[in-house]
Amino acid sequence: MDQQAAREGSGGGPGGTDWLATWQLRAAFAARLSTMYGREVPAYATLVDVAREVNEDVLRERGADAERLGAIGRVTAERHGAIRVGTPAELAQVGRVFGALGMRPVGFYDLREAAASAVPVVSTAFRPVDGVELARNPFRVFTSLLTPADPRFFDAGLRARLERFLGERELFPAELLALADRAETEQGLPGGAAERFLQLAVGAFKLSAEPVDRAWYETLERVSAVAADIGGVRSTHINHLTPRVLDIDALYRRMTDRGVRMIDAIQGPPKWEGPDVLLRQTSFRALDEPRALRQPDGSVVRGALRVRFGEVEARGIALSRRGRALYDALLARLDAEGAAGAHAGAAPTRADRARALWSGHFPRTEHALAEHGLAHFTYHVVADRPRDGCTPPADLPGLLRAGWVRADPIVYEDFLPRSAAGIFQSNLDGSGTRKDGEEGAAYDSDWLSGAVGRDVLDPFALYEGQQERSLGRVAEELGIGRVEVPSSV
Ligand code: OOG
Ligand code: NI
Repeated sequence: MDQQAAREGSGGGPGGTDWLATWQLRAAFAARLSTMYGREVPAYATLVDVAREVNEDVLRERGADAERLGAIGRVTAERHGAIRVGTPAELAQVGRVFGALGMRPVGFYDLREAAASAVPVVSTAFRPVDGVELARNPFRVFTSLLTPADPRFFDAGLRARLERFLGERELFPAELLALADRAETEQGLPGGAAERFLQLAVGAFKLSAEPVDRAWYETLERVSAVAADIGGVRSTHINHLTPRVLDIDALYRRMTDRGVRMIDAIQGPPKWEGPDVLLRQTSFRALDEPRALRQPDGSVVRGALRVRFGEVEARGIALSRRGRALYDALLARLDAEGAAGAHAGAAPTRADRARALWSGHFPRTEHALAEHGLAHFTYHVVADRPRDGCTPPADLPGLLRAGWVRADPIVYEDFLPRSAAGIFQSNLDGSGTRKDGEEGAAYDSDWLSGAVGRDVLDPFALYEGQQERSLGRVAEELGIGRVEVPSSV
């Protein structure tokens, strides 16, 4: 088939042999991005190798139990990426490109508040939302949007310059956006068009060789390194790509043994004897990357910028709103104790204190998490439980205790603002400036929905929906009207 015919799609339609369905496009995009990033940032390739080794070891040691939070095939292929854009119009285009891959915006993260230093962005994550799609390929991209309207970071003059600069650049070629729209409408693309779409989409996130205007970059860098990374250049790039690992503490040790200097902590819940919940992440700084810099006199010199890094994560069970409130409260206590301890020069590390706090206040078993409505599970009738003439109870704790139903954990598919801010910060050189006396510009989930032109979905509602659907099936199979669940809000 010639190129033109392929592009027109005459070689296939849905069900045709060279047709790529949405999830296949997503898997192919994630794989190609990974190949490109491995070439651009060699330390990433080391990280992927070590992650694979750790996962194999955990599988050998723990057997089937290691796959409780995801089959090894999914976990090994699993990645999240991060990108940063400058304007609502650019974000809406990102929404179209990821829409073609079956990824929807989920969650609103305000990193301006979560970070101690200057991180002038609000963010969402594009990801698949349906269980089947997640199992096929769970690729997600943490996507941050610069906030030039926030006077704590940008004065009126700089804001105007920044918005003019951003308004003049083009991140995504028209051909890419047209193919993206077609892929979203048709839920896939025929071979030739798919190939072209993937090339253009991956290319849009490649680090550009175009010279960076040094004076402009440095002007923004004085405000925030993140602002410079986003608004100091005429393109965007994939900022990091994160593999998933089954034992993040083991990975941290192995990377350190290989001489890679990791940031000093693993972000998120502590390592402890209870169930893994939410998300634990850690990272290392990428090395300087050579970039062409345009000097004020117009000459171009070779310089280096250090903006990208390596990150790895371990995922646990999705907490309910109540479970999350408990997590946030424990984190706040840890901070408060830390501030007090700093004065007293107390000896235990933050990780030790976190472990102690969790042991005292967080349920130690999945069962207890389920019974108290603190985490989300899908529930399934235990097929071979003898009925013995009994009628099953109608409440979830009763059903669990008497062995009528079994709870399978729902994996946390999202991010944590505190951890994200920590990851941003620990990989920046300067802390920049934030004028805390000024009133910050207001951004929220509705505002972000308007910017992206798509509904930013509530992650808790997605987990609740998945759990409720499973309970509906349980009620039907057991012939009880409705399963009463402990409140999770
Ligand atoms: C995003 C940082 C947040 C995560 O995993 O929490 C993130 C960025 O650096 O652009 O990726
Ligand atoms: Ni990340």
